[in-house]
Amino acid sequence: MPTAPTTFPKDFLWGAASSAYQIEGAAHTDGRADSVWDAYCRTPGAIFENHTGDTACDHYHRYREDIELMRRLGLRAYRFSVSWPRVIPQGVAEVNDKGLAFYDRLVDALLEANIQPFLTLFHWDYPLALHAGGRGGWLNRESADWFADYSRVIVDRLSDRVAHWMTLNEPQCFIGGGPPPGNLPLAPGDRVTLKDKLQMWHHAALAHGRATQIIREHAKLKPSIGYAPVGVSPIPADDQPSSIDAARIAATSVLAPHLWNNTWFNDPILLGRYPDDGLRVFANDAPRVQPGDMEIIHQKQDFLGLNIYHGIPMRMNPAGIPEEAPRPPGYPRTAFGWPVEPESLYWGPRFIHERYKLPIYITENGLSNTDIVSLDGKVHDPQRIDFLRRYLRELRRAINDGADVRGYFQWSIMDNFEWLDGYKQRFGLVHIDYATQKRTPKDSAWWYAHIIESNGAALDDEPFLRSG
Ligand code: IFM
Repeated sequence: MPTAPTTFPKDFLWGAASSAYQIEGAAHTDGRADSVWDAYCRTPGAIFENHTGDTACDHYHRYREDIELMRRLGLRAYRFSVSWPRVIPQGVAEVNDKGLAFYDRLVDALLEANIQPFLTLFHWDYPLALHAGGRGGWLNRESADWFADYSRVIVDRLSDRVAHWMTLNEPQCFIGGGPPPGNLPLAPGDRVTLKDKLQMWHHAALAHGRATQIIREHAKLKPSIGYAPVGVSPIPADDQPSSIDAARIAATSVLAPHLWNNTWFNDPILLGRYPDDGLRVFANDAPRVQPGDMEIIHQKQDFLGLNIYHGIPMRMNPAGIPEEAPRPPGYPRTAFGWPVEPESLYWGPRFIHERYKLPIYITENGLSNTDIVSLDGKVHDPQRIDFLRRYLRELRRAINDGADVRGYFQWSIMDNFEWLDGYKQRFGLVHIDYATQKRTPKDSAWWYAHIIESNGAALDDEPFLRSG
């Protein structure tokens, strides 16, 4: 029997990711205005210890140092997002050239370091001015036009150097903070009904469609366009074939009236319709769709990004219906409490590739860990190395079994502002001391450099540790 390749495909893109509000800081610099997150961070008690993204990693001023680290690690690609209210402070109309110039410098520095920029247009920092005063944010259908105008500004300015575009990051999260409906949502913190959330998604999907059209029509370099939803990854709870069926059904259906699914978010964009089972499950909560909407939403995509951190163990119940299997006590979990389920990087891309047949990038995956600077001045994070090693081996297996995965972005290049958890969670390859802004690449960063260098072959070696 031929043995499976131990390396990843020849042009596999090894990268790392971040987002504007989580790392840039400089919240009140050079004309940037508030996003809904700035306002939410000022709500007492909303965020862990009332942290804010005001300074974050000060990447706005330290991007050169950060890119130099990326270069030393051998990253081939870097996924970042643009802050809409930095570029268009009021969300519409007047463009802030100083804000836009930051992304010019960032992209130039990436290209000088031979790192391909992967640009996300929206990673949650919606302009406050378009939400406040009753304008409603994503609940307002005009959001699609506002987003299209903003996209045009970015495309006109950066598309001579940026070829890889993502419109939206994790709509499952930004329209409602995850299941079940009624949970405290992420910013802007409004209480919204399930019906509102589904309408918000419909508007965001229209925005995605409009932005795709704009990129396609106006980009100077031939664009590669996608978006980055949560890759909800049901996994078989055991090795019964029926559990694989249960996981496959769960990955490709809307089984319950909440947002934690793939098809409600991907089918409109990739197949041009909301899934029938979702329309049945959501029933009267389904969004109002106007004539022509689905044509706008259903624009050709060049790839699908998937953000995958864990799975959902599934099995068939005695009646042959897929059900979530309980996880046993003491199940491995990250510092965030998320289950450690490397098979999610096998089954997630496989099921999603089977359905949509598009090239996939893993646009986020990583571990929040209790990383500290040791007395030797280094950050030893064997858990992250072990986590990544397990997950990446599963990803390699998925590719060897036919999933067309073109690249992998580790979340995150550096520790950063983890939304409701503030700076409590550390997801970075690079440790940030927020008091001094000192950057310390963790052991995992050097290990990842070695994985990149060997195009994945070193996943089979005992972890190779190198510091500095
Ligand atoms: O930090 C977030 C990111 O902004 C979106 N995806 C999940 C990450 C970890 O929670």
